[in-house]
Amino acid sequence: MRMESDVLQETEVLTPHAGSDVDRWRQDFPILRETVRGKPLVYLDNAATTQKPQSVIDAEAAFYRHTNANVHRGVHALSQLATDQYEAAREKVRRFINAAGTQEIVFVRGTTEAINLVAQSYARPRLSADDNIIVSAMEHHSNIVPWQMVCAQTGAELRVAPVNDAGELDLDMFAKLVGPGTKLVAITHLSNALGSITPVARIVEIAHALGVPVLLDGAQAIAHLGVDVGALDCDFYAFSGHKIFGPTGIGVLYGKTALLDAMPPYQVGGDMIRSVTFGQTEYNDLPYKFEAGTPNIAGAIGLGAAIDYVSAVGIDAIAEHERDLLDYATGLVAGIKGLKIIGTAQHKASILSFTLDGVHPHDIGTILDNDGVAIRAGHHCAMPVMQRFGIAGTARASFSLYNTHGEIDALVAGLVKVQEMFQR
Ligand code: C6P
Repeated sequence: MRMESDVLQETEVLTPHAGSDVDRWRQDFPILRETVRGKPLVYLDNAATTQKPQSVIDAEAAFYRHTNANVHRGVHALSQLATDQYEAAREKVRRFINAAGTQEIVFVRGTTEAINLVAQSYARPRLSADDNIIVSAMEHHSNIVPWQMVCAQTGAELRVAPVNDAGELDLDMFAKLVGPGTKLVAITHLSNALGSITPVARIVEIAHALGVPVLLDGAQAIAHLGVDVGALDCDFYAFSGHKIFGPTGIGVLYGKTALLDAMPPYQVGGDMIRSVTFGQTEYNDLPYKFEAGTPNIAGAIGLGAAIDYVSAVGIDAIAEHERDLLDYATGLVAGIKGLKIIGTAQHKASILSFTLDGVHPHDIGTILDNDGVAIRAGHHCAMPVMQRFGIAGTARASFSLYNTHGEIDALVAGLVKVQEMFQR
């Protein structure tokens, strides 16, 4: 198959280590056979979205081809099949993150919607002018703006726990910020801009000691770290399907049953009700209370297939491979004059953010793109952390299970080219 775009076309898979795990994993992702501008695609923008294995593509297509019907509504066979598959996907998510029950797994559009849901449905009714919400200085806008909005609506204060020069959360300062008026702590599990892994166990411990619930933004962590909400004891966990090899438009809000039970619906309409009269409406049970309207059925089924894929490969094997990639890339770029890594936390995963003296990150991204190397450049929807480091943006390479040393070599060769062009 040939792509219509003049810059994309299909070619052979890069097979740098024939027979190795990464070689086998690469075969599962058809897009890796594409060329971009005549060069093999080197996809290092996995923090923005991951590529999809054939099994995920097939699961979505099979749904539309064989079992497409609406869920929870029909007595006919297709509707029952669709419902079974949709609910089976929910169970796969439950098992994957070790939630206590499927009533704690709410399907949403993605991390952004999950956080907005908690802001409006959990936080808003509980906040008043003397209260506060705590975030960190390295949050994505999706874990800042919903809290800013709810603070504006209620008069509450948004408190920001600082990060040090390495991009690590200052736990002492964080502990000082948590107080009697704190109604929620909302912190990223893995920073998309810096790659820092936050000390979530300690965060939960400190917050819970004062009875404060914790929401973790798992948009990045979900595909790179084993997530066990039972062991973490966090109160809410949000993630997006598309960052873990699943489709766009589907994501998950995990919430503890008691908290979700006590929350009003976020949106209202069909499927989330038990009975409706013009006088009053009785809401459905969890998790359906939070799933108004026809859900993204195919997306949920695709996410289920993505979880099957990750479980088959093993999250530990993925983490180990990505650790090796990050170490290899970090070592190589250290030799590039004028390159500064932004985010040097002791505990990091899969993300290499950097600046190059005298070169705008967008120029880095554009020049690399000419060689088929896809990275992200800019503020990564995390402008406050850029301000913290006194920069407008970074170039960011983000790794996944199908990336190779050869691809990192291509990145580094491209960066050397950038440097030469700008030194002329
Ligand atoms: N970060 C990136 O390139 P959505 O868009 O709802 O799927 O995810 C939002 C989001 C929330 N939190 C974190 C930590 C994230 O990294 C993201 C998405 C992408 O870094 C796109 S801006």
